[in-house]
Amino acid sequence: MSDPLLVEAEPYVYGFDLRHSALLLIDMQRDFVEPGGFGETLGNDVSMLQQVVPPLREVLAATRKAGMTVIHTREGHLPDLSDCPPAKLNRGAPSMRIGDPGPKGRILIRGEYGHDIIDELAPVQGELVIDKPGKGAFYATDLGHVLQAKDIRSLIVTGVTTEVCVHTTVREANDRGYDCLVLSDCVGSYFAEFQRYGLQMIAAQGGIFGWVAPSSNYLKALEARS
Ligand code: TIU
Repeated sequence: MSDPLLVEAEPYVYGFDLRHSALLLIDMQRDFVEPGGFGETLGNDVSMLQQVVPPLREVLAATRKAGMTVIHTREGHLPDLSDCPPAKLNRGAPSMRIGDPGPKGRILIRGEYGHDIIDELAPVQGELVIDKPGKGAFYATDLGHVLQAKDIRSLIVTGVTTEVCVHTTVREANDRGYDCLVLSDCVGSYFAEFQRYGLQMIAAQGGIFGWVAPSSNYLKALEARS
């Protein structure tokens, strides 16, 4: 067993082994990050999420170079909406509901242009893409089985949005025994205060859900490996 890579993080140093870790990119889809998608129909300013893209591109490139597992997720539903509970479909007063036709295709529907991952972070061959109907990446997906099969124990977590799909996934992962490191500049929220408190909530109480660090600390750890 080789020495773990060490990342300066809150609440203390995060150690991980490349062969037993995965980079998770949560829902970096046009539907959340670009105008005309699900995020905007909920009344959000999607430009808030754009700042995540440049640092996440760097993290993705360095992680690929290091040979670590990369897993992308996409939130969305079957075209007949059979996997979308009425509670989700009917919630609130969006300008368009899930399944309605939008400028990037039907809102949050698998196979539509808006549902897919943005070009800048498009998966390459060999990377897993997990389609999920909920906010958490473990609920109603194969993610748990995939991680077990690959003997992955640590997750480097990125994506959107911090307090919704990132938080839900980190909480699910934490309860399943995974050590999660959330990269603070590679997760984004439509709300500045949720970003701040969302990150604090993860590392508080001695790391109640996991660890938090800027991507520069993670990149440093990758560069320092022998
Ligand atoms: N609305 C919002 O902030 N997020 C979501 O609906 N899904 C994800 O976070 N991916």
